[in-house]
Amino acid sequence: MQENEPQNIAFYWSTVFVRTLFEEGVQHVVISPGSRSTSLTLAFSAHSGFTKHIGVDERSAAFTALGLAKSSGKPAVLVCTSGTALANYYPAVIEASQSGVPLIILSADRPPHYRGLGASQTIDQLKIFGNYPVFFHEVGEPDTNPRSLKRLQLSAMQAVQQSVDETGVAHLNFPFSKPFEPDPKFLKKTEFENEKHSRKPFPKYSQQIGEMELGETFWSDLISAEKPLIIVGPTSVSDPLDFITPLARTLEAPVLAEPGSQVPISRHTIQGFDGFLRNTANWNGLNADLILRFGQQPVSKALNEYLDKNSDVMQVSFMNPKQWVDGSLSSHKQIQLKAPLNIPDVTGSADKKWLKKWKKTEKDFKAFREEHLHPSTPITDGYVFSKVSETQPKKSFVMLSNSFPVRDMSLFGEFDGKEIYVNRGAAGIDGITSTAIGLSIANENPGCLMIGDIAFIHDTNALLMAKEVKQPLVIVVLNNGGGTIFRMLPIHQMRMKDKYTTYFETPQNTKIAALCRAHDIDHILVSRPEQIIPTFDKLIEKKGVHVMECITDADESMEQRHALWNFKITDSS
Ligand SMILES: Cc1ncc(C[n+]2csc(CCOP(=O)(O)OP(=O)(O)O)c2C)c(N)n1
Repeated sequence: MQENEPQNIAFYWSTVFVRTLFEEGVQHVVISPGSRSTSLTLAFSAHSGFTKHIGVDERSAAFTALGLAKSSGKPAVLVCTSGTALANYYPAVIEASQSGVPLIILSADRPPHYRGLGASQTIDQLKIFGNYPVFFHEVGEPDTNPRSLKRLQLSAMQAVQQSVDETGVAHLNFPFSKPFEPDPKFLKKTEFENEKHSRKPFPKYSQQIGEMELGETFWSDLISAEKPLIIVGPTSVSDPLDFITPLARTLEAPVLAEPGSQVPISRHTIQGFDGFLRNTANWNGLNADLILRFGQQPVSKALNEYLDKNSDVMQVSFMNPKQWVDGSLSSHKQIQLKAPLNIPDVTGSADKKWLKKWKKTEKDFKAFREEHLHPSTPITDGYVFSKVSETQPKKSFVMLSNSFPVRDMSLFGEFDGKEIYVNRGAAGIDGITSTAIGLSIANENPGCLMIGDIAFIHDTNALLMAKEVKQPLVIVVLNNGGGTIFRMLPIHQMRMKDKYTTYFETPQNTKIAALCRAHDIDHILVSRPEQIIPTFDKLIEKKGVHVMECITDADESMEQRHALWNFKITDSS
């Protein structure tokens, strides 16, 4: 048997594993170059059923896989060689674990008898990600014993099922000895067999979730609320939240859904709350008697304060079983949401004026915002947000970087019906462009990334993968000259301007246009208000990655935010 020939064993072993991943429904694989991982890499390359992506920087590759998994809803696979290559996955592992995104990591390693002896590119890879993964397995050295092969197949199934069911990262460590390269004839034969394998329909692994029932007494509490409020923070791929709109309808409750919550727009959804809830004087008339919370901790400062200060109001948190979410420590009851809620045929008793009051406040706030968002040169971050969200096609996705972008979308943007993604598991500014590239590769629609200059510069290696992007992806860089969110900190008010600028805001002189040129990516500079919409409209029609760098005024942008946060509800509101 050819698979028993010494040079073919590792490749055959990898092929058996890879075929099982395919049978379990895996599609996207991001491979980084290396020698020890040769047989895994060749096994994927020989199977046409997978879509392969090459990422030379493992840190960026891992965030790309995160985006692929977020967009496709299926686990994405990563392959790397031994040593620090694997450690570079760490930030994305944390983000995936904390935001519930399924990833499968396949790391090649030296076999145990080489470890701990100073052999090159050898580090301790066992459980390197500590408690973050939901599954870890040391696969064992390749052999063709039927029992070993059965165990290997089972480990592929476990990786898929656990990463999906427990919404997180599975890490499998593969020790390999030389020779890594199979006989080319054996590779060709395997490739031929894989052709048949890739066309065979396999029942893909999918979780069958029923509906979760809440007891009768629970419902009677919910429907007796006169001022019920639903709050939805960013959600993860697997959060079963399709019932939010029917729930809101039943309770006649306003829904404060943050960007990234993926809650569709309805007559219950309220926007602009990060603006009008900032001023606590506005809470009069908006205080709920029941708060139902879903998703991750809200991003909005105003909303978090509202939750905090309303700790005497009944707050029920419906949580992803893996993530305890209650940063404000204000919820009275925590319920693990393992399946969508069954909404019974009941009628709520909300005050008729309750939803209307929220709607009216939203409308008045938007009118107030309109007045404050007049075009000016230089442009502001807020103006860019308002114009881009106004012109963005309905059928498109948006990725929001951390720092101001995720907040500015709430304050200045309209996000009706758009698919919005955020990395709020660990809220890093790292890997944002890579995530957006992954999102775009697995998405049928055009997309746009809204990102600050520092976060963009932090992840320029993402541009190495830009050539994989087939749909239009517009990267809108809000170049306001540094990390301006730090202007919200007390240190900014402390009359230590030089220290503040040097150590916090950290303006850079990097030429973004030159960076784009180096990667052969279109770059357009925007500095006047009338350029925003025509430039964006042109780029969102063009396939591939394009950078629209908006030079914005940081002082004016801050003033505009403060103006909106100072909105006051008048008697007529
Ligand atoms: C990996 C990582 N490093 C550092 C931080 C701290 N941090 C938060 S916001 C920020 C500045 C971001 O600047 P930019 O992307 O230009 O956005 P802006 O503040 O102007 O909105 C930094 C460094 C972080 N969140 N993540």
